[in-house]
Amino acid sequence: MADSVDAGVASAVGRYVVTQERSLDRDCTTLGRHVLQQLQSFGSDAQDLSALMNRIALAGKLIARHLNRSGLVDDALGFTGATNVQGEAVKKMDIYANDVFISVFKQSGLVCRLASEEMERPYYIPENCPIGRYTLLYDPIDGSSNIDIDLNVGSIFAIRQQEGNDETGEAVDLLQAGHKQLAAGYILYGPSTVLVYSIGRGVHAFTLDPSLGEFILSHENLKIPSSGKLYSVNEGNFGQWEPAMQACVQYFRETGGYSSRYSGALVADLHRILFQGGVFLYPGTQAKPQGKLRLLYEAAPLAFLMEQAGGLASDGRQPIMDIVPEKIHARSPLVIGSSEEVRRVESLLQRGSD
Ligand code: P6P
Repeated sequence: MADSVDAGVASAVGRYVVTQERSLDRDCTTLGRHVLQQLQSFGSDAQDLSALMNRIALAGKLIARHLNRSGLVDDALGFTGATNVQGEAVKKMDIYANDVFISVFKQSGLVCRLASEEMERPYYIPENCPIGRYTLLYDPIDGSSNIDIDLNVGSIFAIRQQEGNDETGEAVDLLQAGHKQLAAGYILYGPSTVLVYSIGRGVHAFTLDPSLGEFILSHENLKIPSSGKLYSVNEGNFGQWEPAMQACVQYFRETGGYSSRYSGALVADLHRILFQGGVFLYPGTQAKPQGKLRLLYEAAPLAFLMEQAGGLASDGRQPIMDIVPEKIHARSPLVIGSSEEVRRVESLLQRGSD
């Protein structure tokens, strides 16, 4: 009897030790380490990418901290009174988050240029430019209309290699298709702060552990369901869409089993669809055929991620990743999510064109 009890205790302890070791190993799987594991390399390029992702994680922590106490901090919420290059009213949090990304890359030797939704022209960090060969493209706060009401918002980012010396300061080398992205992802500021990224080797999610101050691996090799029962679109714009797009949304409305979910924050809506399947749409309208979302720092990073997760992303007719923008703040319609739903939208739009 005693032997079997001892054996039972031993195996329980064994399991505990394994579990403890596993949980310790998991707590040590930070973003920087995960990048090196993904690349199976300790070379300089791998170290650069690891350091870049660590800086982005730091930006996420700083923004999450500011968001979490924004209701208690004077001057954190509300509008600045300015209008950005998009013609949108600027929130104080937009400016704070934009500055955070700039600050975390100063003295990093990594990033020479930052192109942001909030800045008409790219921001250069001179001390980095002689050696920093990377450009960060980002939307510092996506969904800022949700900030003052404490609903989910996000940050979207992409990393590209600088090509040439950008003598004119026009950053024309950024006007290339999404395939040029080296890494992309988003940070979702919600009940927990989650960073989802890809360097072209699958999609992985990290959850911020406030007690550690670290993003810890929480979901590895995420794959979107090939089909889902959610569609996410602002149906208030229905009357402004082309008839073929109206037919698409009618399809989701009237085919049994689909549910509509729309939060007003692209990152939050996309995160839901990444995990549960379905499709997010931001179509063009008669007034704005290119729609509202920006290509280089919203649609293209999310398309990179979605394709890595086994999903699709198009403007309704061509892959987002193939689109070459004519200017840094170019916009594009977006249809993104499960392959079956995206293809359904594309075929209905094609039929409408025919
Ligand atoms: P609308 C936020 O401003 C944003 O860029 C996305 O995050 C969001 O999906 C979209 O705009 C919401 O726009 O016109 O539906 O309010």
